[in-house]
Amino acid sequence: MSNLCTRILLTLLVVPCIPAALAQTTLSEPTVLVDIDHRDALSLNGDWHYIVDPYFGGLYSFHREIKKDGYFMDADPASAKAGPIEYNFAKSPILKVPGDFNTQHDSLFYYEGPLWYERKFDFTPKAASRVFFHIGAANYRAKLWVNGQHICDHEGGFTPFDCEVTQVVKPGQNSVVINVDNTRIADGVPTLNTDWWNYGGLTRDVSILSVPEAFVDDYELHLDRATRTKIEGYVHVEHATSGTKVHLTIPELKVAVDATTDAAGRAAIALTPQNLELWSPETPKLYKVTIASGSDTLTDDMGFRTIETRGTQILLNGKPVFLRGMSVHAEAPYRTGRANTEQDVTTLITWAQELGCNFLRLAHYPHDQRMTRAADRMGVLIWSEIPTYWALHFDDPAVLAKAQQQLRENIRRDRDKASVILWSVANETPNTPARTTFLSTLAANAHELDPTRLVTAALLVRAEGHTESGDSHVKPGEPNVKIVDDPLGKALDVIGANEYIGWYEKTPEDAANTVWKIAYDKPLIMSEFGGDARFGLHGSEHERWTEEYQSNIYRNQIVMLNKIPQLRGMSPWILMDFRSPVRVLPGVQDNFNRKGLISPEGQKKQAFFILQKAYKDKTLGKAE
Ligand code: GCB
Repeated sequence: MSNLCTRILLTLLVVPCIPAALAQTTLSEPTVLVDIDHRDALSLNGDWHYIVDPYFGGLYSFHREIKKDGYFMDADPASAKAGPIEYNFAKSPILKVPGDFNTQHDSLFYYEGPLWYERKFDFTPKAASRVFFHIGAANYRAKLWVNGQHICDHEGGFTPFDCEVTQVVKPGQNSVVINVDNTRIADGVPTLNTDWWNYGGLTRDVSILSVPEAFVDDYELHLDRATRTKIEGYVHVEHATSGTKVHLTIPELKVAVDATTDAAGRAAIALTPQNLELWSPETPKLYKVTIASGSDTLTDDMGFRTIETRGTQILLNGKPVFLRGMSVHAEAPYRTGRANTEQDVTTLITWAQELGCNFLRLAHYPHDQRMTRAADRMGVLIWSEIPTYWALHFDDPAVLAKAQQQLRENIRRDRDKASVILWSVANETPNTPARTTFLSTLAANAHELDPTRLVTAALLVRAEGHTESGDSHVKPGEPNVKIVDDPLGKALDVIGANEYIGWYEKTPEDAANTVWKIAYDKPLIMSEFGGDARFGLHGSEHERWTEEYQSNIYRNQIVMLNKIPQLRGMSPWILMDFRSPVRVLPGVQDNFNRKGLISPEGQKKQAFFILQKAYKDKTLGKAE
């Protein structure tokens, strides 16, 4: 049993085990290889053939048994012997990978179901190596075959996975077939309904890579909170024997450290460099960190900073900070579809910085790794969330396992990013005992997996006199009192609260007169507020859907927010309009949530400039 397998027995929280040698007949459990974007890999991005398969006939027989000769065999119809071969990838149309399938062909715009991807690739595995297939994200369920062998399955649309193909890949030409199915399921994470488009397919990078038999599969390095001078953590070498050497260097700091692995393959790291420049939004300093063990060498770009709370304050590098933020979906500017290019993420972050932001809430799921890398480089603090959104099946242990898997994959991918300061375990969930148990477990998991960061969630807020969850809005004639006392708050370091005063309840002016009662002596982030406006639609500030109405909401919210003493940040809803099937108002929404301060075409609405002034003049929010 591999070291990782041993660890899974100790705690359910570690990444699934990688069998040392993959048996051809068993499916391998996907893992997440860290720092994959710095590894030498053969990119399989580009043109893939596809077959749309709403009845899943490529996998199931007429009696719904798994076929032996399904589309995954990638057969050539000309080679048919026993009977006809009724598919032909070579003659099937093309989809670009990475990319959601909905926005690439008009006929796929509303498609939700199984779709087959296929391509050939030439690959020569290195001697004495292990080979992994990397998929940056596949929404929502994926099944992978290489050369007709079923390799692995994965569920969860926004996190990466790596499947071992060492025994299956052969020198020369290989075939890969991936079925991606974006059917929404009640017991999924997320569940059946969301307020975003269910963009399906291979939405992020796909590649194949070789690593040595013993290789660095995981590491964690952070600045120690107590000293703020010591970098500590560990490097894990998969398949290492006890006493395997690990060499870590940060050349710019002129530090090098040698360590050896223990029986579990872990080498403890501790070093205290001189003149370490701490990472912050103002000085997003990154260092090249090189980790070597045996014939494996990895380089990462890492920043070092601390994040913690003290009473109601959030401390970055020991100093109180106010998070001037914005929420953002992974919706591509100018073209829609999933944001997955350098240009997409740079545009989104540049807009946020023009607004005066030092913080982004990545809603409502992990975004492409380019986003967190760019945040590291450009200096933006990040709230990172998994899609534990609205009314999941909180009483189903299988759903908890799915959420835990996504949390684990997200943390493993992004804990080398200094920009990420908050792991969010939920958004707007109903206040029930089953929900509180489920999410408190996830919060504890996040703390255990990463004790160096803060854990949060966006909670629903209660109106005074109302106890039922989901009935959180103040009704006409009732006092403007909002209460934050969701019991989940006990499990969180930072409380997130969503409210839509002036949009889903009351008037924009009521915000300025609202009194907030917060049951927790912890930092509060107003994680959502806002209202819809179609760019270019003008009218009075009391006319819904106009830019003026949206501006009125922002003006009054700013007055209200400045009266909440423990407010330490905000991420209004939302930077850019995004596609959503539940936003159907003709001529206004047209399948877009219009709460963006910027249109998908990049036009800034009036409210952008109101918030920009408050952020730039620093007239909004107090760090202490
Ligand atoms: C919310 C949700 C967000 C929605 C937003 C809205 O509270 O968290 O996903 O898009 O409201 O526009 O209603």
